[in-house]
Amino acid sequence: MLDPGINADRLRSRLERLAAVGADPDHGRQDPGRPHGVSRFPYSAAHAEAMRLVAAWMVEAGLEAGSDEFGDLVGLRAGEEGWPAIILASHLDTVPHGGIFDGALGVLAGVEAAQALREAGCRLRHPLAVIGFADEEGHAFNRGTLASRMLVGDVPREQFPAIKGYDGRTLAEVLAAFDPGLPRARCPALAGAYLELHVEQGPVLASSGRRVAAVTGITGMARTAVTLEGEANHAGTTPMAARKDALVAAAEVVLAVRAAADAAGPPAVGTVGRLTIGPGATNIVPGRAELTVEFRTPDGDLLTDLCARCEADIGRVAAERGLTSQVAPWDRKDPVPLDEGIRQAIAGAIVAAGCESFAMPSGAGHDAMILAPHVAAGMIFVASVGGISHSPREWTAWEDAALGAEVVLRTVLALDARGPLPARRLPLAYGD
Ligand code: HGY
Ligand code: MN
Ligand code: MN
Repeated sequence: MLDPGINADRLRSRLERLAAVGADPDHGRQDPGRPHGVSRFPYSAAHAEAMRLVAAWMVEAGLEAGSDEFGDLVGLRAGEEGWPAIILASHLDTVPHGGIFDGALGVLAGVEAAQALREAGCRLRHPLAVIGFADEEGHAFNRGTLASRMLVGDVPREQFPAIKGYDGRTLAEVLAAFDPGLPRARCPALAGAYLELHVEQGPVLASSGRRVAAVTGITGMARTAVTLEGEANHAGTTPMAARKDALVAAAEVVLAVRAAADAAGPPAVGTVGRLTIGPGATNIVPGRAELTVEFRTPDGDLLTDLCARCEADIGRVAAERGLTSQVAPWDRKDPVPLDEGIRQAIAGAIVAAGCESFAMPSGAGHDAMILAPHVAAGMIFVASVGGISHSPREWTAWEDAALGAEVVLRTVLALDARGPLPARRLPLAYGD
């Protein structure tokens, strides 16, 4: 048996090839040498194409590849009878005009680790699963980590017909219509470890001259959708004092979100990322505004306070301006610590890969936070150039992408050598 090794060129060429699936025409081209931004939305034709492409690479890596009923791509390699699986995962969807590493790196590094093991004739004793979750960004239904939450039942099946997407279809309709043309596959129910490689998406590693880190925990976050109803009216004849201008009210809500996050201080953050107004004409006072609000902090109590303060601000602004307001139930995920045993295995793999051991929290959300309550979970970060992400300018040095995959491979080998990992039964919410 050879020493398994990551093929950095193969990983790079697959990342570049996958980046072309759902790539934006001309959007975000910052540098002729760098790919465009990517807009690969869940359950789209581009998503299905990406699944088929990565499934073919999974087969090359010795994995049986297929898709589950939630649109996740699942690659499996059997291990010893009765041993729990080691799961390597991330997501295949992107934000609008996102980067080529967010999600894709974790999935392709999992495939690359499987292929390195196969080529070295190295048979793990634990089964190996590589998963590309369908919808982590939450762009279609304003619910982040939606696919992994469906998988473990955190978003129950009976809610699917009531969850409406921005395109007007319900989650139930979208899932029923989505067919990537792959065999059926399922995430293994018995799990021993979950490992996710991801770009940091922030400035910590890059600003400290580091390349790689083990993640200690993932921030809490809460999102909602706000509707402000005023009165559309003539822009020329409606006196300022008589207006019920929904956009002015929305602007005050945006500033209130900013003020609340500033008052809470770092690492708390608040964002209004989506805003639509109607009817939408130069000479009409906006009668309606719809916006999303999101807060994040590793402090669960502070997250509760921020949401409460935001609702109070919305009510106040609406009352002052003679509008009605509607705040959807907050879609909340509590802060999650990651498993200390897995973190130590990652730290050992980082040192074995020739880097200084370093640990840090995650300000970004990840599917790992959904799996962590059900199986020992860990994350590995590699540096984001300039700390930029959710942008066509997201970039990670190719050698750092390969380093991340090497740390994944070394961590998997270290975990496998521990003998059967403590087995946890995932509360998989598959139908019959
Ligand atoms: O929004 C996030 O934190 C993640 O990148 N989806
Ligand atoms: Mn991501
Ligand atoms: Mn993301």
